[in-house]
Amino acid sequence: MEARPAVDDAALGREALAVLEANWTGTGTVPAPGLYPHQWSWDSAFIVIGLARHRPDRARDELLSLLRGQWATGMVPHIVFHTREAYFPGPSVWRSQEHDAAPGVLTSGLTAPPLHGLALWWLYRHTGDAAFVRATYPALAAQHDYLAATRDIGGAGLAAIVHPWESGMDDSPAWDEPLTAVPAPRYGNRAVEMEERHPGGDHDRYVWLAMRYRDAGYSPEYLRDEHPFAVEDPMFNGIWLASCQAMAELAPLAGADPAPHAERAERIRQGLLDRLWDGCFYARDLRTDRLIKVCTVGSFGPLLDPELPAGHLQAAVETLESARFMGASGYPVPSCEIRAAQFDRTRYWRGPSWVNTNWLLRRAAAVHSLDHLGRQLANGTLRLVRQAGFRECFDPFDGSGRGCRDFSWSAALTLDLLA
Ligand code: 9WN
Repeated sequence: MEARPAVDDAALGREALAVLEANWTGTGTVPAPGLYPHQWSWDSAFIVIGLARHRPDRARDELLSLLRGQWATGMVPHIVFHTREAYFPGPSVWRSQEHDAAPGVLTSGLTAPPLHGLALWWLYRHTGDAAFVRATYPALAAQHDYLAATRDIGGAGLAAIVHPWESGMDDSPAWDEPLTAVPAPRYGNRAVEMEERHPGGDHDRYVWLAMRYRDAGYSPEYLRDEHPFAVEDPMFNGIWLASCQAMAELAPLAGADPAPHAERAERIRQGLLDRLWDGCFYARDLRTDRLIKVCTVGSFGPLLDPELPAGHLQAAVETLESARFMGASGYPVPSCEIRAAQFDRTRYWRGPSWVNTNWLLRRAAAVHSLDHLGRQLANGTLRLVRQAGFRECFDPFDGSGRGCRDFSWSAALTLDLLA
């Protein structure tokens, strides 16, 4: 594995800020130079969290910049295109400008995990800036209303993702089964770039799903009645629940009623317990109405809920700490259960460890006062970036870096872990 000269905390923090400065375009932070030249939704939320203490001005600009891409439906898109730089699938695939609800800035037509409520709460907690809460609260309330109104396809209060990209964990083994129902026409050269990044992946299916939804006018009725991919994901919903709780706490600052957010959080909790739990939280394929029995890092998303019942918490933490995950990996937290047939230490969300999911689990440990687990997650993550740099993801056994270098959320969340 690559060796880096030893860096102390202060130097690591300076390096992280320098990466974020270099990735700032003047309008938003790109996830990494070159490969990801636009603004991604949950990346931005992690960047807001990481910058909250150090550069609150920049954190505010980051969130405002992302929200410029919000649709009139309330949907916050997973990509906001701020530059002309090429990325596939770019604006010509999404054609957002042809949709009445889309904003002036070009965007994708899908959404991403709704972490922004928690990010706003985090920023408020570190700055006390109530005026910024008042300014952005309505947009985030609309984001949550959009999810409740159009994504509760299963009818039990959980939001469904309608594309693997909406999970942020694109090639997770959790999507293998539902993707078998999706046609895979060849898209030729257009998908080559993605195929190179994730060899053997399902890219033609990803593109087909995106274009089919686009051709249906991004219609909620189409999603509900026809779209072949609709999945209730424990990580997406665990994050939504945490953001609902954050919004309930922020509501009085914005002169709003906290009760609807708290009620929504309660419904999500019940949905997670009733529909996704079977000894571990699994994703549910709404088209077959079956649980997808592979345990991934996404299975731990519901741990973000401070009111998760003690029995579920204990069982989930046992799994996380066992040889199925952290107990055998050396570095936290493999993105897929190590003993699963689908586990692959080299392939993005099919095995490698990620700084953002480590940060979310460390947050979960904090809300449950699991101090030892929290320290293991923080120290293990800092060990990864100290040794290999701010890489996109890491080999969970030897800690070597994978994917892009100078990856923004790895830098931003390091700042938070160092604090
Ligand atoms: C597709 C930007 C994004 C992250 C996702 C990560 C990856 C894109 C890709 O990069 O997804 O949206 O091209 O593979 O999986 O979590 O938001 O960093």
